[in-house]
Amino acid sequence: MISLEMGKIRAEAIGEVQEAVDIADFCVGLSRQLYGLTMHSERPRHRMYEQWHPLGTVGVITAFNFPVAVWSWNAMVAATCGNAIVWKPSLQTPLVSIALNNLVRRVMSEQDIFQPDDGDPADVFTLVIGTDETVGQAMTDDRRLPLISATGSCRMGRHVGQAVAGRLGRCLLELGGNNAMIVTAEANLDLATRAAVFGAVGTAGQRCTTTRRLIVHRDVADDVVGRLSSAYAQVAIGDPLNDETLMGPLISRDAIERMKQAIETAVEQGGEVICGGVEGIERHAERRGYFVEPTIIRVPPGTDLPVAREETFAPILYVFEFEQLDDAIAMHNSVDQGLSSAIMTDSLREAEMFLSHAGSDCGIANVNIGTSGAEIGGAFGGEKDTGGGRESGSDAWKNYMRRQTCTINWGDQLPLAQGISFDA
Ligand code: UN1
Repeated sequence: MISLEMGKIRAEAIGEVQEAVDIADFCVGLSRQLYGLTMHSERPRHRMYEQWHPLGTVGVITAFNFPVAVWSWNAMVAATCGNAIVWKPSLQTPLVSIALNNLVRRVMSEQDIFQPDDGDPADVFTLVIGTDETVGQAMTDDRRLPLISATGSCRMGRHVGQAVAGRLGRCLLELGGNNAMIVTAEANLDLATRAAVFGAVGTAGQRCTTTRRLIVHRDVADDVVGRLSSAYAQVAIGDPLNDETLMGPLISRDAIERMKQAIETAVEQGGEVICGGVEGIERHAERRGYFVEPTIIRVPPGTDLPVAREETFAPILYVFEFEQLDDAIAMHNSVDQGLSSAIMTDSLREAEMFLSHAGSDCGIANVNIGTSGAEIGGAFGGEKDTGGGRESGSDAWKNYMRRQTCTINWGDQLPLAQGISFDA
């Protein structure tokens, strides 16, 4: 159903469902680990600790590209923390959302964990299908949803962030990425090529973690571009349910239009189309479905390519060159978004440099792994215009709870903190 509705290939759709299964497994363990700290009180015969309570009902807004996984790592963690969920999925993937919500409601109905007065366990998970303007706006404005977790474009996030901040609510934002992979002269180029192809072509370039920029050392740039173009020539484009297919269609005609515009702008700004391009789009124009060809655009050294600073949700890979790693890192960090990043190198020094405070400024930093395909066990999200939120594993659960600091006086005196004396 994922493949039918949004077009990613079957293998990746199965991977996405696996991601939901994995987060469900994770949550089973998490349910025993919602730990609070205890701390020693400065006052005698006092005990101090913190505990975590549910927020109440959490609003989850998701995008079309991961209709199952993104809901799962929000809703399952939120439910594990004791919350109920109102889900607004993308209008482009209503069927998957209805199916998934019905599935989870059926599972909940089979539980007898609730007392009769608590209501119907199935209502922990609710779904509202509608536009951003009606449903989205109603959710962001509603104080009964103390947390809005939203995944989507930076533009959408800015809107949601401001609306929720306006009522002093809490936001968890996972917005756009403009992820780059640095390939140094010390890289295993076979690994680098495979990682770049999966990162740039996978999900037809429609992941927030998609590799959009390749920053390659001058000495290996021709080699890397050559390897990439041969790999791109092998990419079978077509029916996502056909096992041979590596790249399905884009989500909509508008998405094709945006891809075309980005390519045209890149060429105007000095980029050179290595493969795909506007011609690649035209080659598929007669097909049913929004098919395009994955595109590589090489950027002549010294050329500034402003369009590469924008996230175009399409399989366009911009290839830049560098000489010094410092410069590569500066180029890497020069975009507004800060989600995922990667360096391909066998040099320990280069890898550690990339992971140091002076290295990647992203929420995710990988060595010898591409920018996409994160595991659920870690916290997922990014910095800068990506919105700063962290979802999924690690201690991301804390976002879905409220912390309470508790102090108990078990003595018969009333000593004041900071030693203040206040006796009448
Ligand atoms: C997204 O594109 O919104 O790391 C999520 C990845 C996947 C999730 C992507 N695990 O590419």
